[in-house]
Amino acid sequence: MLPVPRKNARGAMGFKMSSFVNLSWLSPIFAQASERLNLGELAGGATVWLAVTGLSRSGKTVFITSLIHNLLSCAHNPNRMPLLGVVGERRLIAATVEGAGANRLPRFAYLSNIEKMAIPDWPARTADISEIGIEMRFAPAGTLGKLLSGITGSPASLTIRIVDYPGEWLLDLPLLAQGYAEWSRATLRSLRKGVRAEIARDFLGFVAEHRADATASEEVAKQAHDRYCAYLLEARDRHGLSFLQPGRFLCRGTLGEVPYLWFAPLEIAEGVDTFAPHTLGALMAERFEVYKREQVARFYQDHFRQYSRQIVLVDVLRALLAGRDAFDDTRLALDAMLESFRYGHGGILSKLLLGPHIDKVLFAATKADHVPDIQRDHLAALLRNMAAFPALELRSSNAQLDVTALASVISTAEDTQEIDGQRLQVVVGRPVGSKTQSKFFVGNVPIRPPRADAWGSPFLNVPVFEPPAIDPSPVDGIAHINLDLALEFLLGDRLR
Ligand SMILES: Nc1nc2c(ncn2[C@@H]2O[C@H](COP(=O)(O)OP(=O)(O)O)[C@@H](O)[C@H]2O)c(=O)[nH]1
Ligand SMILES: [Mg+2]
Repeated sequence: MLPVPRKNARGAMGFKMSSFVNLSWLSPIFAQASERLNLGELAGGATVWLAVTGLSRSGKTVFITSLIHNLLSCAHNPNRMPLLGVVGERRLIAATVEGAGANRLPRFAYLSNIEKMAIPDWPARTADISEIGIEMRFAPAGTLGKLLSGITGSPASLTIRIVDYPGEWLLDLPLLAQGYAEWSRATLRSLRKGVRAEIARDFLGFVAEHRADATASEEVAKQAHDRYCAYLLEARDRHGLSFLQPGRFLCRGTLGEVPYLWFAPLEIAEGVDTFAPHTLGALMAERFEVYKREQVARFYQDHFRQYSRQIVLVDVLRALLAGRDAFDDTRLALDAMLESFRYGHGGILSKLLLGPHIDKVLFAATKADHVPDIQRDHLAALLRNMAAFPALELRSSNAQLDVTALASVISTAEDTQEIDGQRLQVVVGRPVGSKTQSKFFVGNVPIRPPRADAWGSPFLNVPVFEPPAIDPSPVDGIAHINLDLALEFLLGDRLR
């Protein structure tokens, strides 16, 4: 278990802001070190894949940008990441961004993100997979490591390949175990319950008029798809729902409008599993199968299988404030995501991924700077109690798991406020676009999912606070909460 989240001291913001990042800029310490080392033959090119995921807006882009910036800044300001062993023990020699080389995936836009944050503003929305490599050169810990490094004359080196991919994609894993008919029935059942029934009214009306055994029509299939996507978007953006399948309907990435995407669930009677040729049902089922093969299975086989460490970011506070339906839905989404870290025999993954798999996964409640210091461990505890983590931890074949709360960029300060005659801890920050600061108070964050009768009305407008002034040169780093602890859990063993 990680210690209680703690807040880093905020560094002085005394550096001049420049409008670009100069990567050729090197600290004197690093310049000296690199002269002594033969950079070309550093010990063996070890690589570890660190995958970062989470639903849209959970904080992936900001997390990776801040993590890289803080790692690059460590040579100057080790106080930014003291709980990352390799930094705290003063063993880090240098961290550098690797060139793009011939990487397969689009490059993670670290430079333009940090420039944007220096304005200050938040980086642009992203909806696709990307990667970036960070090369860490360090003095090994322990006698054997020191001895080896003494013999070869080189420090140890590890390239961390960070991959950012939409958490929505993990929601599709369960589809691999379902046929189209079964998926349709399950989806329509959930569409008729609770808030969904209201949001999906238009789509359900359309489905009632188009039977699966009607003659296939390209036009009807596309209309069904468009209406289903409209429902998904509304459910996400206006109601804060998360368990929305298929994941690529909301996060297409560069996929664009390929025809096999144009499917949607239809009304299919219990017991029916196949469709006569040239019916609407057959067309939908065919597209569903191609989608599973081309998108879902392929992601696991081509990408996911390489990852050995994973962090899943969750905006727990937003889910909590968005009300009971949204919160329960986030729990369903988390449980579905957990399936990707179960590797026992007989599971969907055991057939898809042979060989090594993710061995450590950290679930992190992000944007912990939205609540005062004393509430941050509550945020982590609530996340721990939201999903079936204990069942995952029981089996040793599964990934090792931990839960924490973090803030990639502290954008608020602590304050107090008198509410109903009581002095309460609040956070204060400047909402984007506002000239003045405002205080934000969320009440007590419960450590367990609230009882059915304890819910208030949904609140979907969590303020977006402006990030602090950030020096885009990797010197001072960015004030954060628990980034160093998170990285120590995920990669500490590889940096010894
Ligand atoms: N206050 C605060 N806001 C954050 C933090 N991380 C992310 N955010 C906010 O969440 C938004 C979405 O983050 P982003 O990283 O783009 O999410 P992604 O869609 O998962 O990549 C950002 O634009 C910020 O407004 C944080 O550490 N603190
Ligand atoms: Mg992003």
